[in-house]
Formats: sequence, C-alpha cells, structure tokens
Amino acid sequence: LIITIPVLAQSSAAPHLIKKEATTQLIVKGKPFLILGGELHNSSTSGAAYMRPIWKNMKAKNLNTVIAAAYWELVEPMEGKFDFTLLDSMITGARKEDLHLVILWFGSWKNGYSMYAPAWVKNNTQKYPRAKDAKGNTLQHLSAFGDATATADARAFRAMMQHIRNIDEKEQTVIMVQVQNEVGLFNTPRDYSDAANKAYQSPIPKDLADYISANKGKLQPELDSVLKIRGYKLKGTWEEVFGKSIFDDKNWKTLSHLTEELFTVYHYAKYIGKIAAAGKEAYPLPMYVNAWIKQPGVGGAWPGKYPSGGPTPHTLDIWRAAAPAIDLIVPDIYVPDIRYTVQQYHRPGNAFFIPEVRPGERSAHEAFWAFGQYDIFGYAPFGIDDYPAAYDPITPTYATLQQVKDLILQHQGKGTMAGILVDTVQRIQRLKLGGYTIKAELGRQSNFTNIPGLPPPPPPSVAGGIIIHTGKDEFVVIGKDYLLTFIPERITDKSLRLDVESIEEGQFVNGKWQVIRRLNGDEGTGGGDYGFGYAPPQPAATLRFQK
Ligand code: N0T
Repeated sequence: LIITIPVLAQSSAAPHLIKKEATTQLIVKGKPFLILGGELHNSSTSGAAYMRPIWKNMKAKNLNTVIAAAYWELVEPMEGKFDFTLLDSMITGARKEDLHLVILWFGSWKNGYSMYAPAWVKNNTQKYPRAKDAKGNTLQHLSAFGDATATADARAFRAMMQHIRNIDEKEQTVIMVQVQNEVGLFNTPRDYSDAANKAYQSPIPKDLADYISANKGKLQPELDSVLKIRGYKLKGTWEEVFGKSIFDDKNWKTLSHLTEELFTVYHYAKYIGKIAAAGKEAYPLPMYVNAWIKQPGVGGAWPGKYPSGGPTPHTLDIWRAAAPAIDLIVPDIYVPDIRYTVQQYHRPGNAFFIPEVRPGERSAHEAFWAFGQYDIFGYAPFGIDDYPAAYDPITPTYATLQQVKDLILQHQGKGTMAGILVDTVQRIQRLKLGGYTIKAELGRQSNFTNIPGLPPPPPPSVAGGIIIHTGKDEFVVIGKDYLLTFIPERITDKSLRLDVESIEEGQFVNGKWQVIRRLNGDEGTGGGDYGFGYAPPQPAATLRFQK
C-alpha cells in the first residue's frame, strides 16, 4: 500500500523567489505575491510618531507593501550596541494596516555617499577609510576596499536580520530586503586609494575568471562581445583582460571603455555580497541591489557621472560572480518613459521588479504596462507618503490591480498577457495575443458623457492597460482611456466577419469575476468592425468573440 501525502506549499517557509516558466515570482506565506508598493521618503521612518498617521494613508492608497528604510547610524549608534525600536515600530505600524514591508538597509552607502554610517565609523577614517579620486583627493564615500568597514556593516546587518527573524518569521510582514542604496562613486570611474590601485594592477580575481570561463558565450551580450573580441584571455590585470579604457565620448557605449567601472562594480559587489550573505545566515529573505541608472544624454554618459560601480544592467554577470547572495539587480526609474529601462533590466536570470519610480499620473499608467508586459513582481512609486490617497494617481491603479492580481499571477510567464502604454507621442500600439492582432489607441469613445454647462473632460494624454487572453476568443481588458481593435488571424477570407459575442464590464471580487453591467451599443462596439472602446467607471472588462 502506497500512501501519497500531498506536499502542501510550506506556508511556514520564509518569503523566497521561485522560477515559474520564464519568470520569477515572489512567494510569501506559500503563495505568489505581487508587490503593490510605494517607497517612503528617506527620513520618514526615523521617527515612530512621525510615521503614525502615514500607515493609514498607505492602506488608503491600496498598497499592500511599503518600502521603508532602516539606518545603520540609528541601528548601531554605538559600536556593538544595537537598537531596533524604530524597526519594531515600523513592523507594528505596517501590521496594523495589514501591510508588508521591504526594508532598505542604508548602511555603508546611500545614493553613492556614506551619510548613513554611524558617527563612530565616520570619525575613524584610519580604520574605516574613504575612497580617493585620481588626484589623491579624499572623497566622502567609504572605500569598498575597507575590510573593517565591510565587517562592521555586515555585523550590523546580520543583527538586524536576526532581529527580524525573531519577531517576524511567522507573520512575514517583512518580505524582502534591499542592501545599501544606489551605490557607486561620483566624478571618478574608480577608487584610487592605495589598496584600490594595488587591486587594479593585480590579476583579475579568480572567482570572476572562473565565472567568465564557465559562462563563455552566455554572458550579458555587452560583456561577452568585448571578451570575445579579446579572445577570452582571462589571465592578467583588469586592463589586460578587459582592455584599456579610452574615455572617448563617441564610443561611450562600448564596454571596453568601462574597465574601471567593471572593476568598481566587482569590488562593490564583493563587499555587498559579504553583507548580504551575513544577513542571509541569520534570515534568508530575498535580497536585491538598486541602481541609479545612466540618465539620458551626456548627463549619464560616463561611469562617474552616474555612480560608477552600481548595478547597471550590463554588469549583471559581475554581481552574479562576486555577490551570489544578491538575488537580483533592479533600476530606480526617474526618466520620462520607463520602457527602455525596463527592457534593459529584463534579462534572463534576473528576477525583476521596480523598487522606485517617479511618482505621478504617468507612472500610475506605466504600472499597468509593466505588470502586463514584463511579468514584474512589484512596483513602487517613490515618495509615496507625499499625497493623501484621494489625490494620488496610484490609488485607482492599485485599486484595480488589487482586483486582478491573482489573475496576473496565473498568467505570468505564459505569453498570454500584454501591457499597453499609449501616449501623445506614441498614440497607437499593435500587439499579437491569443490569435488576434490588437490595436490599442489613446482615446475615449466619442459619446463620452458631456455635462451641459461644464467643460468637457480634457482628452487623455496617457493610458496604460493590460490585456489577458483568458480562453479561446476571450480577453480580460484592464485600464481605461484607450480604444481597442481586434483583428482575428484565423479569418483570412475578407468576406467573412467575426462578431463580438459579448462585453461585460465588471470587477474581480476575491478573484471571481463579477459582472456590473453588459456593455453594448454606444458603450460596446457600436456595431462596428471588431472595434471596442469604452470608458466605464470600472476599469475592467471581459470581451468575448463569436466562436
Ligand atoms: C533616489 C531618490 C531617493 C541628473 C531620489 C534617485 C532615493 C534614491 N535617487 O529622490 O534619494 O533614496 O534611491 C536618483 C535619480 C537620479 C537623477 C539624476 C538626474
């Protein structure tokens, strides 16, 4: 007699990442979880009383997760004496509103600089050295070559992770941790301190060489092409292996000109990897690093104009080799259009979410696109504590995403979902899904209600959405202010027509589709050819075509 006992998803396992088809999901309490998040301002969680009214507002904005900082200087104000009262108050505050937390560890570096190091670190530059530029000037940044600094940071981080485990392992309020914030050096491509110079003149580290030779041909394309041209010669100094940098701004995209950056990334990754590993020994939550990305134009052209050494997309391999305890590298997106950056970071083997994005109307639309198009597992506008819920454009976006998050999770990695983003620059987007070519167009139906005596509503300037192919000839459409046209691929005979069977406006309640009303006539296709556009108050609809 064989009895099979079904192994249920372990709801007691700590939050972790799993691979699902081509994507990665975050598992919290045994179930896939979509972070509908927001990041607080830097100093918000440094005062418990200051935070008290904010937690409610976070819930009112329909967030399920708040991204919030813990500071080395306040966690360890005196060497070896830890104080977790602020962290405790954050966890209590979040729990009261049924929110999760992603904790940011502002340790050795924050936006490149080292302003969050405790005074006893700042005041002991002998033991905790600062980086230097090429002229020998001391920089504000702690040097990544300071072993004692890495050890001290790791000890504090480990203590914090242990504390989180002690009070939160059951509840899982804290689901992920960011280690440092936007690291890298400003105005210099690398550290020129003695220790750094010595490392730069030495053979490249063995773990890096081993990683490269094990992954020849499978490295990030930018790195692989450079090494391929140079014949994968892995013995020698950084410049012998990766080439000598020529700071020629015509070629700034070429990796052979970024050897100092690769070197800097390696040493930051090594340092941060050590800290992450120490933290994971205490409590193995998923851990990530975030990047201050290259800004468009000359402002971002050189490593040093953007922080050199940070997790830019083409350095993913270096992070893999030097910091295996870091699970993913992700971008903070403050550029006017998130699409290019998302594509850059969406690389095989890199789990993906957006930990910081410029807040406002546009990014509230971009959220739909990113969830629909790139299977991200989370999204978070920065400065989320700024506006009351009623004035924040993310509030209605998250209200909608709260309804459909389970549906999104089911469709991740299957190729049955697409994101829509149309604006006044790119008014039309075409995509293929479920046997249809679909045209999405910025706009509303012409019969949009016009109240006499009131000015007509301004035309939409941006619209984001998600289309999910839920079954044969059936789609769930999420978002508003765009019009859709469906062209079935299976009907090649132009003399035949395919009719819309039905359109339902509705909402998901506890994952179940609930019809609010049937859309037809002016609110449906108007009888036209495969066209469909609507502007209902509920930003979700199910659309079925004739079989
Ligand atoms: C972000 C935030 C916070 C030439 C900015 C963005 C947050 C940090 N940094 O408010 O400080 O802690 O991660 C960098 C954006 C660079 C824009 C450069 C324009």
